[in-house]
Amino acid sequence: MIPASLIDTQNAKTARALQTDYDSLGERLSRRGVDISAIKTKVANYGIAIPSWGVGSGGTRFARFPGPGEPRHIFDKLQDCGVIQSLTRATPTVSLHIPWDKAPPADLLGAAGEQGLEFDTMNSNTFQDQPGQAHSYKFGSLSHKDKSTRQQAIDHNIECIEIGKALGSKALTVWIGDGSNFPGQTDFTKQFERYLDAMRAITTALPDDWRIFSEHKMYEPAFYSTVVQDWGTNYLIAQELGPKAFCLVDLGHHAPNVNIEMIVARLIQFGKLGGFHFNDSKYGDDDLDTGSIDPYRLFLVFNELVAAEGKPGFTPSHMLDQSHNVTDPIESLIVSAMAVRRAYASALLVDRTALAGFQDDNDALMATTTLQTAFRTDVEPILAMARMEAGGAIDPIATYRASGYRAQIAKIRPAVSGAGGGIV
Ligand SMILES: [Mn+2]
Repeated sequence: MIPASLIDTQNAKTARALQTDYDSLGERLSRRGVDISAIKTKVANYGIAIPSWGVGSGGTRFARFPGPGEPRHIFDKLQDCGVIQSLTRATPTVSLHIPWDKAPPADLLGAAGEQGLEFDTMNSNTFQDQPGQAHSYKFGSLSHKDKSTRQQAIDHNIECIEIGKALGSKALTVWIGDGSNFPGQTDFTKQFERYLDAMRAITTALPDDWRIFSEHKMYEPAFYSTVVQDWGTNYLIAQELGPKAFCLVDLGHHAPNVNIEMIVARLIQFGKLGGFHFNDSKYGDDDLDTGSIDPYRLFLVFNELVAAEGKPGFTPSHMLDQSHNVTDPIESLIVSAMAVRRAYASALLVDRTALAGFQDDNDALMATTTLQTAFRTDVEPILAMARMEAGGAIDPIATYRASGYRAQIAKIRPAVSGAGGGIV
């Protein structure tokens, strides 16, 4: 899709300059006692999953404006994910959404294998009705008052596990739209009891080596209350469901200005952090590109993750979850994958011994300066060198644009209608 020869030709233009920048940064880091090659190795081994739905144009509840060459089905999506991986070498896995991505597992494995991709967490969908579905989710799914509707939602999640088993996935993420739109509409307690019973049934169906992630979200589509509204409720769920259950943190699913890095620390402390959906937000669940609004917050989240590295059983799952409404989704996902790696690399530069000392001395100024010193260090040469050495592009966006990929696939893939409401 992106010929290796094009990547090589593009890289040749800036390889010398990159080496100079990398050596210079290496020298500066060595004065701080940091080995740049150790950081580069860690960055090179850090991968983030692409959600299959991320490569299509997103939309809002007002409209969706599709771009040229939109993927028509999961096989087109895997091709686009392959392009992102070939350029960034940071996105080796794809997270599928059922039923949107339903196809024979052997075909999925074959298509992913051609792109050098594997499958990450499975995602179920009980927030919209599918054609021919017996029971509607208009008033809920796993927490619905009607037992047969709940059972239908349970059966769907178990089907997702079965598909995932055939694909080599090891986790199921459950996000539900259940909640209420008006005070008094539901009994909070009974609704939550029904949800927990349904999640217990799903958890029982998990293979021994699988995990289940519950994803909290404060509001939307339910606008008065949601069943899994915040990390506190999410933690209760993970506790109730037992050792296979963990909390998933989507950065956009909190009230504005909430201290997400502290939530992350709490969940790590009690062994219940399952993973992330990375994105960014200005006002609500904006699903903007990761690091585009508040890169310091992203860094602070990674600061907690790096501090917990090596903790027994600590293997959180990392995925992007964004809506690309005005950009080429491939470009947004490339930039976002790099933003996540940048936050990780910066967090690796934090002098943790010094930080602990400043904390012990109640030296607030030097403690926070220690974090800022790491954040302000330009780690781009590390990221670019890791990419180039893995066969990726020094400048993935420039190489992608030089490839003409979007124009080529636009000829093959017919334009998608812009009618209808947007769905993320
Ligand atoms: Mn999410």
